Amino acid sequence: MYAQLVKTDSDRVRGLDEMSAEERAFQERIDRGEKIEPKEWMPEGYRKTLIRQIGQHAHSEIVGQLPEGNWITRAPTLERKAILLAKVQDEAGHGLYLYCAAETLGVSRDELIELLHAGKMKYSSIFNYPTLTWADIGAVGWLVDGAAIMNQVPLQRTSFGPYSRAMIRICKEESFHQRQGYDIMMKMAKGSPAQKAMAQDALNRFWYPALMMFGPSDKDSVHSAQSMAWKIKINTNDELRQKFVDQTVPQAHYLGLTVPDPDLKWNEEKGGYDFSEPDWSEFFDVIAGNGPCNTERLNARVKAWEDGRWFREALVAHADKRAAARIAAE
Ligand code: FAQ
Repeated sequence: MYAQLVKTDSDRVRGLDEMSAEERAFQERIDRGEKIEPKEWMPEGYRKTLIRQIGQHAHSEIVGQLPEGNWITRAPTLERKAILLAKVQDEAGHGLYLYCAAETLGVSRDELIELLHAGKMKYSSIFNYPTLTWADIGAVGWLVDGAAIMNQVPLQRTSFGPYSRAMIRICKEESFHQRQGYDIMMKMAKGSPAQKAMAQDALNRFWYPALMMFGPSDKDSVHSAQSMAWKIKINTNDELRQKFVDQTVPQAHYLGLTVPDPDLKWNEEKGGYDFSEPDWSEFFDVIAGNGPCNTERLNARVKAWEDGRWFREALVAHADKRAAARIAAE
């Protein structure tokens, strides 16, 4: 089923002269900047690429609730608790918009969730790292949501209409998420020496995993070329990573924290920072299922799905009863 739904046969970008008339007309619409809507003709590879990317994105939002959800009961004040609760609820909403967008491509939410639970569909590598302290919740909001925004703002212009519209709404909420994270970091970094040390430790542990969120370096990105030709992706992984570093380093300086990269240096010529690449072997290990929390995250999702089974069945039974009553009354 995985191969049928999401595995694209080849990500080699074909020239217009290699395309059928239908494919060429489609590519020309993309090139003109037109949005593609669900009922319109699209190449099978385009559909599968979108199901893979939107599905992975939806799963990330849902799995992404876990590291922060872990801290709702331990947030230091009532206000912080209310804010965190609202943020985690937003992530659930984002997951639902994205599953709906994927469903318009002819795949059901149940199928996508089954693939996630079977370990056959991915979710973002970042959520396989633990949140050990309250400062980690600040670092997640600041860095993880910051990276998510950097990636998602261009996706508002993605070529598939339902994905683009979902992204517009999601981005508005993500900017609040990022600011609440930075606000936590400000409090910690300007607090007692122990709090500042905690903030620095959180930055140390989340810096490279945040850089990995943008995906492998361009030379190892298998899907970028075709996804960019179809305007599913607007930027390459490395372009967005660079923009993220350039935006985030001054924010770290403002906090009085040190980015854990001895080779980080402003490069006047390129107008951006030179920085060290993440350890890509760690990234590939994490996405292969061997990160610090992969098993815990997946088990938590499977348990939640099983625990909610009675409720889903009750909803269907209730809908069936109402439908039967309506038919009987006609
Ligand atoms: N994690 O050829 P590429 C959030 C996989 S934000 C895991 O470059 P592509 C908000 C990739 O799937 C996080 N796997 O792939 C939040 C492919 O494997 P496959 C979610 C990754 O698709 C904040 C292989 O590596 N955001 O959740 C990752 O062109 C706080 C080769 O890579 C999105 O999903 C990774 N980081 O580019 C929630 C944004 N990177 O499928 C809660 C939409 C790559 O062939 C709390 N997605 N892989 O088996 C995208 O923009 C793209 O899919 C990329 C990857 C850029 C992530």
